[in-house]
Amino acid sequence: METKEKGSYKAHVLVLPFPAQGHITPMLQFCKRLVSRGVKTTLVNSIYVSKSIHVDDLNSSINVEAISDGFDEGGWAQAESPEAYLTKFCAVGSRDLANLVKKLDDAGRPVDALVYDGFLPWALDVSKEFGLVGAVFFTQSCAVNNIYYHVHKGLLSLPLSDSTVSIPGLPPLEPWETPSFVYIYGSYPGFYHMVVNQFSNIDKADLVLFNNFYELEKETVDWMAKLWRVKTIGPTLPSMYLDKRLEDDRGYDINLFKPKSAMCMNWLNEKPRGSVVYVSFGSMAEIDAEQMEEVAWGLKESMFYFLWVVRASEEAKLPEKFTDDVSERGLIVTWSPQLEVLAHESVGCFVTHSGFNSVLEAISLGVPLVTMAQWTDQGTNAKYVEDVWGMGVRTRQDEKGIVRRRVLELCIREVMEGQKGKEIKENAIKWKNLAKEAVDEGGSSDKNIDEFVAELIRP
Ligand code: UDP
Ligand code: 7WV
Repeated sequence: METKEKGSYKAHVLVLPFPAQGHITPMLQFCKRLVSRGVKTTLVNSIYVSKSIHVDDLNSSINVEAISDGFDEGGWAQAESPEAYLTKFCAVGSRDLANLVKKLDDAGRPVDALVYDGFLPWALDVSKEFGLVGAVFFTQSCAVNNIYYHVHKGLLSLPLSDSTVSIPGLPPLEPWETPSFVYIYGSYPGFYHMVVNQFSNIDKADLVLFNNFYELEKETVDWMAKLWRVKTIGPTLPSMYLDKRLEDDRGYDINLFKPKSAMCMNWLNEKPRGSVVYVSFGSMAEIDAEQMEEVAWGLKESMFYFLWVVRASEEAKLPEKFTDDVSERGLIVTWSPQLEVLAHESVGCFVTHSGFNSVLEAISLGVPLVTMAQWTDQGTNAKYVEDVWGMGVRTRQDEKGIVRRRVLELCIREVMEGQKGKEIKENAIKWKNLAKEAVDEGGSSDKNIDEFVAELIRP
């Protein structure tokens, strides 16, 4: 039940993420930063997500509600295609979101603003209908979004025809360094439409928020700030990993998979400093069976300790008896407490699919990367990791699109040992310090969140 009296908070913000781990986490974390500034927040999940989450004592100061995305039994895996999912979510979600706003109003908890995921641009119409402040929230990088913006505007025409892609604020990109929906034109048409359509009504949004920090993508932020009221508000890692100002912001609270925390941490505790390779491909990627095998033998032959996250749905692709074979040096788990793992001193590098959250976490915790991009925005993130931020190396695929075991092993060696590894480590520490400064009192993100809150308070 509602305990706070109306008026005891500055404003009430609804926060609507796209129902995927990499979107829910940063938007929930943003809620915590708002709550610490006296704003009431309500996180809106899909019904399916709300039924399937493991809530690790979710910060009780954040309210949670659910609306239907049209697929209450299975979420987007239940839809016959991304197109079908997104069309139904728009129809059912718009209706349910409007009803939720009315319900909260009737309950004496009127809503002042809606922070909605860039993947759900129809939510802006709901905010306009009710006269709310509408702020779009992007969970992908500014560079990636600028590419999609250029596609939307017809400033970058597809299929790509030139050998170099030039986008303001970005380094020149080779086609394969753009997001997969762009350079493999026609792949996942539903998702292509979704990412490009993020810009269909952005000019009408009151604010544009990025889970990012100014210093990380200065050039692109400056360029976008000429078009919209852009505010970088991240990285959204728990405060206790960065500025340490919010005592009860220690973890991510909502997990779609159950982390094997004790198993991972006990195992890491016994390993020497900087000796472990942590491997994870995030919450969604489905790795090709041949690729899984190459990763397995690459890790085995590298002779380093490794902690590898293989989701339960991917386990069947592991070589037979592999887990037992490597038990002296490797631990394989279905899900890890990734932040705790990356913050552990035994970890020496992170082999990642380079999802933007994983990259931001590595940046914030100073962990060097070996990237193995799979699809969507990951290849562009990986380009930045290697060439712009200098905090890791990219594995190269062969003509079949597979990263061979020897390639992976050499990349891991390059990062874990030698002169290049030392420079990468130094850059990682440099970025870690800048990330902390951004969220610290008076830092760029801290100020931007204050400014956002000031916008919510009506005269
Ligand atoms: N994650 C985790 N445990 C794991 C693997 C991933 O907690 O074993 C978290 C990770 O910390 C990150 C998110 O899941 O916050 C993955 O987001 P990302 O954007 O990296 O990839 P996606 O899952 O969207 O592909
Ligand atoms: C969920 C579904 C589709 C995509 C993503 C997440 C993402 O890249 O964040 Br394209």
